[in-house]
Amino acid sequence: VNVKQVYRTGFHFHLEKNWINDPNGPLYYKGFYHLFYQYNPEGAVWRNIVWGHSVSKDLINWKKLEPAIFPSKTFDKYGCWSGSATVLPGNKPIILYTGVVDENITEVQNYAVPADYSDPYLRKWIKPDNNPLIVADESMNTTAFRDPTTAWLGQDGRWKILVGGRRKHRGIVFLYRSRDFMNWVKAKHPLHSCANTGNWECPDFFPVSLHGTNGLDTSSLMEENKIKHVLKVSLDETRYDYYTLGTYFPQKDRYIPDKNMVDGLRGLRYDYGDFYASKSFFDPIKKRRIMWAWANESDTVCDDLRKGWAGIQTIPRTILIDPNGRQLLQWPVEELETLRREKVELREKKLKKGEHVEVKGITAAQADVEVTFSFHCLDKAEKYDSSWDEHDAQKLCSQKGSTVQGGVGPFGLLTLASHDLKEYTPVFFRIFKANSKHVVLMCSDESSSSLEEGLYKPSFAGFVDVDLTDKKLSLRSLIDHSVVESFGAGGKTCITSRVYPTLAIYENAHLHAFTNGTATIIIEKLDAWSMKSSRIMLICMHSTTA
Ligand code: DQQ
Repeated sequence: VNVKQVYRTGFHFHLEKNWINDPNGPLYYKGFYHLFYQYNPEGAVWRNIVWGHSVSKDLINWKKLEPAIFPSKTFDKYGCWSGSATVLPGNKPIILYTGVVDENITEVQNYAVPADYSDPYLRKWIKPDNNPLIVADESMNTTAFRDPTTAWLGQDGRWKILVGGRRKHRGIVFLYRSRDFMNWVKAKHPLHSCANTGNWECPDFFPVSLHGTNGLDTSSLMEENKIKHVLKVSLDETRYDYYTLGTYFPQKDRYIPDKNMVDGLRGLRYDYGDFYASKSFFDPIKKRRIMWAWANESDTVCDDLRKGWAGIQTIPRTILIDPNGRQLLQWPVEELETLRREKVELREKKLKKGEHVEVKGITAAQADVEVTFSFHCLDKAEKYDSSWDEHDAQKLCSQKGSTVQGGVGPFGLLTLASHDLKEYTPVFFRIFKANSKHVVLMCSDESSSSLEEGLYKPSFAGFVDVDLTDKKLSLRSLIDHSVVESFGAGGKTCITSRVYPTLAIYENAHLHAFTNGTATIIIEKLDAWSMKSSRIMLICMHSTTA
């Protein structure tokens, strides 16, 4: 066994060989979910970018197809960058993507259509000669003009899309309209922009329902009081995905974030860890909105070349609005549960200050863990220092790690732990007492995740906007060799970590629950499962005849 393959994931989407980054153009068509992604067919670094393509019946097991879109014409000779799919009336998918036309990275927006609509795999795509559809005008920055969104259809009969970009240091989503999907006109006003945020990549704009748990089609037109809109942008500067909730005014094509929303770098994030360039789509079969993102490697380029592959996709997540209306909730798609195997349970287990309990009997390097912690009272919570930057949870976590004793917490899981605890990735909560409320910090701390040097090992963290009146906090962690993807309080705060243990690998990886605060914590309910690996199979073009 090549020793570096210990970091290959068992159930997170990745390829056996080569580089992948952004998820592109997810869509459902004739029985299959389609996932495209930025892909270098020639190596484990970002270069020669084409649209890789895989299909799945369940979002978990995949068949890899030949690349769908690759540089071949003057309008995409230097790269086929990110974009989105729209399913046009009559069940006709169409892809919009960014073509790079020269060495100066001049970017244009192109389209591609299936060569054969009767092929449910949609293996071959055509890039017609009337491309590019959209080029930047003189007022725009041609090297910051990319990543078209899924189109939505307005009541005025026009399709609308967003394209990300910037003007100087102001991040912008440009709005384009078209009646026929071919002739696009730039709107006078961008849909939205924000000063001092730099280039906006991979925008995503979609409605969420305020009633019920169904997702909505991107074009859903419902009364204003029944929906909210989400605008997500990926900020080049920090490499994180930020979003606001707000109101979309279809007549004027303007978007106004809700009053309590923070735009830009201090705003809400989909995930407080390694998670970028996410993209969502509406699943018409299960009536849900599903979102994916790229989790980059945190090792070195040399490590990637040695292992021969780089980049994974996060587990697809369903997105809903939190009943409190202030944020989104994210949860792994239910199909993931089909990979669950041996199960172990803990019930009503008390943890006193400094205590650990090992969760034995599962493959701790490839597992799904759901736990609910409870506590009797919050009197022992540490005082929240008002001088701390309330937008810098990561800094707080780096100072108050899992070994720094607290009051209520730190408590949580030690994932990918070596037997002697020389290596471990703790995912935990810490509760503070502020003036009139409690503040909950959630951390996924990579600083002790590996004995290897030269890795990126941040103390990822976010705050959790949760009501503690029932004195409970839940956590779910998907542990998969080199990734720990965690969902705090039912998906209010999510953190994805990429880690590279040297000791805590395969059967030498352990899982513990712990607390390191003065208050006793009760593991009310812990369910942990060994996870089976998902299948990613290669399908050759010539092996199937239509
Ligand atoms: N990656 C793509 C771009 C996008 C960036 C190129 C985000 O289209 O802006 O691979 O990771």
